[in-house]
Amino acid sequence: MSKKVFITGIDGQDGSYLSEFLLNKGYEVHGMVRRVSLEDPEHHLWRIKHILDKVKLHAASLESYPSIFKVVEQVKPDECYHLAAQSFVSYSFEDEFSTINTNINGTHFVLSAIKEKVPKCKFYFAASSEQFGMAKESPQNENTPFHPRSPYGISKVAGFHLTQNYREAYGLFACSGLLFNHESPRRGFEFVTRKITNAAAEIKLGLKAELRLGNLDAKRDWGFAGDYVEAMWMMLQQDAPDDYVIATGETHSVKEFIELAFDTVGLDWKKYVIVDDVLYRPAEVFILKGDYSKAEKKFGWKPKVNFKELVTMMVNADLERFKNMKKDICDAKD
Ligand code: F7E
Repeated sequence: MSKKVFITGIDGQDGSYLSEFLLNKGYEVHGMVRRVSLEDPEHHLWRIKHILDKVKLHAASLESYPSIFKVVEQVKPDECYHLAAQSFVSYSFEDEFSTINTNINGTHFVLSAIKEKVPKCKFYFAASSEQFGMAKESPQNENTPFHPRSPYGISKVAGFHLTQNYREAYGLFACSGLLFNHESPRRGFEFVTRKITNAAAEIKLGLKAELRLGNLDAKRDWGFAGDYVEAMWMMLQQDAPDDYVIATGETHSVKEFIELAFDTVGLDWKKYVIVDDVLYRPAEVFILKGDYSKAEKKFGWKPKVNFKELVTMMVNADLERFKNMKKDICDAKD
């Protein structure tokens, strides 16, 4: 009999790559989505459109314990990947209460439902490099102290500790993946990488004239989401639960990302990028760089896609998307 997996946030970037990966491994894949996503799949389920006939979706909300409990009771998963969250750091400053409520309670609800109904189920928590925030050392590893700089980062620190506590107090096989920024052509448009690659493609095709951004000096450790979901699965296949940093070990500035993206389309970024103070954050995480040696030593994980490959992959996918859109419009006119 195939193993059952339950993924919260299956319709997000990571959920979509993880579902493909687990379907290929023969898992029966169940996912949690909001009711609104089922009502408007065109808008909300575009990342998993191609596998909708292979996965089973359940409507539930991170804000409702009974809704989560019911799905866990019904699916009885062998593995659970808790990816759903309000994950946009900027937005967490605009509405800190909803980010903190949803992210902390949501994690607590999933953990508690698992403990009550399927205590043998292995649990993965999507922890984040944002927990390191104003990091005390570089590169950051599993022992680096946390200093979150946003309500989002604070909510992830709490989720991390909840996960650890369920492991220690109730013996759950619960792991946290401290994932550094991970991107792809499926990244949401509000995140800086996708905002840049999408704009570079639009400007190249004459669809847009400028790109407004905030802090160009911030530095991040950017990897490819497709590589990172494999690490999530590997963590749950170990003999004992533990926490792991997943990163590339390289750091690049937003400016470097822009330069490479605009180079890919043959344009000089300085002619199009405008720095807008409104897009600065009240408290910034200036630089992050991860040390993934524990994951490499324990289960042989290493990133496969490098920075340049990631940027060109994303720019080319956006160019292709706009070209196909244009073609669709022309075909419709014919
Ligand atoms: O910002 C700067 C911004 O929003 C990256 C999430 O997945 O990774 C992500 O969090 C940097 C920041 O990602 C704009 O100030 C400049 O320094 O792409 P981002 P993030 O905040 O690092 C972690 C690991 C997560 O867990 C999160 O869920 O880019 N930046 N100008 C800008 N950022 C945005 N979004 N938009 C700008 O216009």
